[in-house]
Order: sequence, then C-alpha cells, then structure tokens
Amino acid sequence: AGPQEDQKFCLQEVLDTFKLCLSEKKDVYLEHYVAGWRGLVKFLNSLGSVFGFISKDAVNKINILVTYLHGENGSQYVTVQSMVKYELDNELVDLTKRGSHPESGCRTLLRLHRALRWLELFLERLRTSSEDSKTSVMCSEAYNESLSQHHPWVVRKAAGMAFCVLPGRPAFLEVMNVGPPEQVVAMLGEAVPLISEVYQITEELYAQQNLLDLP
Ligand code: 1PX
Repeated sequence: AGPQEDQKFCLQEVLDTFKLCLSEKKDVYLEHYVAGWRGLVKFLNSLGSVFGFISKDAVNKINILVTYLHGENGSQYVTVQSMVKYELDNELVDLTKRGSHPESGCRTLLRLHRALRWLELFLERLRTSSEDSKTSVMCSEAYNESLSQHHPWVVRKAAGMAFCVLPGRPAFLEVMNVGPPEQVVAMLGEAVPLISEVYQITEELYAQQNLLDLP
C-alpha cells in the first residue's frame, strides 16, 4: 500500500479506533478519540471539496487537542476525564465568556462531542434506511436534531447547501470501503452503539461538571 492508500477511508478502521476509546473504567482515551475523528475527516475529504470548510474546522480542532496531548502537560490529557479535571483545577477553561483560554481542550472537545451526536443519529438513519432513501435528507434531519442548535444561521445555511450534494445511498455506502451494502449495514450495527456509548460517557461527564455550554 502506497501513501494514497493511507488516505483512503475505511469504516472498519474508524470502528476499531472507537473501540479503543474506552478504558476498562470507561474513561475515554483522547488519543483514540482524536484518531477516530481523523478517520472520519478522511471520509469527508473523499466526498469532495464542497465539504472543505467542514473538514477544515474539524482538523483545526483535532490539531488543538493533539498539541495538548503531545505537549509538556501531555500526561494530563491521556483521557477526557483527566483533561477535564486538569483544566478545571488549573483554571484553564473560559467558563462563561471567551477570555484568556479561547482554545481550551474542554471547549474544543465539546465541539467534536456535539458533532459525534450528529454522527450517531446520521449513521443510525443510514443503517435503517431503504435503498432509495436520500442521504441528504438523513443528514439534514440528523443535523437539525443535534448540531444545528449550536450553529449560527450562516453555518446552518452553508451546511444545508453542502448536504444537497451528498452522493446517493449506494455511492455513499461504496466509499465506506466495507463491501456490499448488507455488510456495511452490519458494520454500522456494530459502530452505532459504540459511538453512542462514547458520546453518553462524555455527555454525562460534561453535564456533571456543567460544561455543556462552554463558549
Ligand atoms: C462513516 C461516514 C460518516 C461521515 C463522516 C463525516 C465526518 C463529519 C465530520 C464533521 C465534523 C464537524 C465538526 C464541527 C465542529 C463545529 O461544530 N464547529 C463549529 C463551532 O466551532 P467554534 O470554534 O466556532 O465554536 C464551527 O463554527 C463550524 C464550522 C463548520 C461547519 C460545520 C458543519 C457541520 C456539519 C456536520 C455534518 C457533516 C456532513 C458530512 C456528510 C457526510
């Protein structure tokens, strides 16, 4: 496999990284969380440049987290739980309005976390949809139920326009590189509960600490 091959999205790979996300104690490993997002961004990039503004923002957020993870306090960023504790204990989070910590790990991860809910809803629709269902409709329904509530009008508008050019269901399943549709559906049946568990654990942690509305 050449370098081209590395760029190719494969749902199995993303599934594997999300599997690695949870520790025995159900802590979320940041390294694997971020790797999962990297894989998803590959997928988005393979859909074309219309999605560039979305993948750019995701990559930017991934990079912020990776910088912490590999930085001098990297050992505090091993899990989402340890990151939250470390940043809160050291007052490294802007809690009510943007101030001296506009790019805290907590607020950055929250953006990806909200997007994970969209992903869960979208993949569940994809999994249970019939052959002639429209991916654009599934995608925008999932978006309207989740992420859109956190986006200003301009972003919602741009996202809505991007959804319109999504490939149809057969082509969409094809780019996932899993095999025939039945196999994709089976793999989604495995992926959705996993993604959902990672989401729930993070959601509960953020709710407990009152971090769900970080600016
Ligand atoms: C197995 C295949 C599934 C498809 C995988 C697709 C991966 C999608 C990755 C989306 C990552 C989106 C991250 C968005 C984070 C965010 O909400 N950022 C906003 C707020 O950040 P800020 O720092 O300003 O507080 C930011 O303003 C966002 C800008 C870009 C627009 C985001 C639109 C999100 C739409 C999500 C749906 C993606 C459609 C993919 C189609 C398959």
